[in-house]
Amino acid sequence: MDFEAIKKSSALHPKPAGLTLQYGTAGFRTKAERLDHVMFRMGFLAVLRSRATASTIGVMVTASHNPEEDNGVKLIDPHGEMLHPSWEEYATQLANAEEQELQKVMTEICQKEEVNLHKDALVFIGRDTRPSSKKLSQSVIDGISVLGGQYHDYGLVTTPQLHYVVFCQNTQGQYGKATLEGYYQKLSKAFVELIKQANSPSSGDSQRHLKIDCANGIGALKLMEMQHYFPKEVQIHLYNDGTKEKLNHLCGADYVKVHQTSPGGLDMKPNERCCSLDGDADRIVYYYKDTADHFHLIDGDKIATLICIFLKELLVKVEQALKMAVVQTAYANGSSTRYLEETMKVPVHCVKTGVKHLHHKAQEFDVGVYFEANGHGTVLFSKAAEIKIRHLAKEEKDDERREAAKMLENMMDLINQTVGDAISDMLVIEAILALKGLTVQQWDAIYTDLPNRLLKVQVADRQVIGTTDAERRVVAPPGLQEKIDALVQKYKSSRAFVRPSGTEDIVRIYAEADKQENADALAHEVSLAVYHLAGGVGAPPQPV
Ligand code: NG1
Ligand code: ZN
Repeated sequence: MDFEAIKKSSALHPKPAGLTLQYGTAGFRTKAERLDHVMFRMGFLAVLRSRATASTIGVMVTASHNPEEDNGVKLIDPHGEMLHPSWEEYATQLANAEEQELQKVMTEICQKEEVNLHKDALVFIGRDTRPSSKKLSQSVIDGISVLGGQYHDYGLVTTPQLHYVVFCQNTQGQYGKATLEGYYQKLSKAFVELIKQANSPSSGDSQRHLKIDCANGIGALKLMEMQHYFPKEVQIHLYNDGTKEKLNHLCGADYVKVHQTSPGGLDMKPNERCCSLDGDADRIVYYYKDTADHFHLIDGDKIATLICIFLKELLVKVEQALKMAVVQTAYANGSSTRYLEETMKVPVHCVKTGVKHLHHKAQEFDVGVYFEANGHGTVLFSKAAEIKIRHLAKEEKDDERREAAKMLENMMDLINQTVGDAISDMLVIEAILALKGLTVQQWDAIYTDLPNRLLKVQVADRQVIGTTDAERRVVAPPGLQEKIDALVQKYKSSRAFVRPSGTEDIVRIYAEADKQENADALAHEVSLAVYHLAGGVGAPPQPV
């Protein structure tokens, strides 16, 4: 490594003295103006990771659903997955090294990982629509170039699109072409095929309409590009397309989920099917309002359930012993878990928050459906399942079985198996609703969500909260779990847990109960317990 050149270039991307950041569940995320040095150094890390794995690595510049002023960066591993945990640690060390320590930290990483510095390195870069993203992605390029790595800048892409092209590239095109064009073609072909198999596109109406809140983000641009690939029976209407308002401001999947209300900028008529993407288009939630003007949220849990119902029917038809399971986090609504386990008889597994945990667990099954309640999720098919399904779709003599296998094959091609993808998930959902002839209300009525409330509390050090059992119980500070247990006892069908956020400097509180006022009261009481027992700062939390 040419440390003189590195030093010179690094001086142009100085680290604010004393600033420390951590590579969390969503990479680095903070105010954009603090991130220039991080981007530059993540360029280094991507080159080293590319050399260590002899593969192409992705770098995505985005802060997802965070405010427009924020930004962030995450690395994408060879199979389109989140960065390996051991390298998350290196990312943190590199980002926090003072200028004079940079050489030492980089040398250590190279030694530990036996990085061959003479190997080629290739990095794919993508960015969201934030005003700061272009300059920050240039800093990533600067970092890559100083280390002699090659790069391909995809420019404005959704996060899942970058995951997709990285995986395509590293599997020599087996998963698809490593271009946006390739992505649009693969998904739309599978979607068109699926829709063709639907008898009645929608009751009485030959066109299917969907209103989409694009969070004023990248999803709008990419849906516009993709729109002309869609069959004419499917009419999408884009709102919050970024031409007027600020990214994620009073809109987007996170806003809708957290506030359990419709986004600004989208006028909703009764029973119209609507959905919201988040700022980098890797999350999606659906919703509608009924004739009494009540808002109904259809979150990630209900999306997972719909997909499960559909896949299970097909798996029964093809009569293959393929094991399907659902992976959720503690935030999954209790009603969804119950419905999946008791009514559908599908095994459900609970893992820690963070996509990488869900993805990892889902890989254990032939068909692994994973979704976070906030709308991030996908379906993974094992290699063995894929081979069986593709074979049956081609060779099976029995018409019904072959048709079912074909649908499964198209589902496999339509879902982005690298990561949760709002556009791909949306097409999966639209296809299933069309194929099953379901309205949004019928989908919503599969089960009734338990009323719930998500709150946050500021504490001096959120790491004083220790958790166990997939974050459903706390082991520290002393007395907190006992207090939560006692509070939960007070309400019917209730459950509550707390955990330190991986993306914000806060502790999250989740509660659900038989009635909204009980869920609100329980969440508030638990937040007071956290405030008192875990070193709350500022004024005590107020009732909801
Ligand atoms: P944290 O801040 O660790 O709760 C949030 C979401 C996660 C995940 C990450 C990454 C909730 C309660 N938490 O994590 O599910 O999506 O952001 O974006 O929604
Ligand atoms: Zn996102």
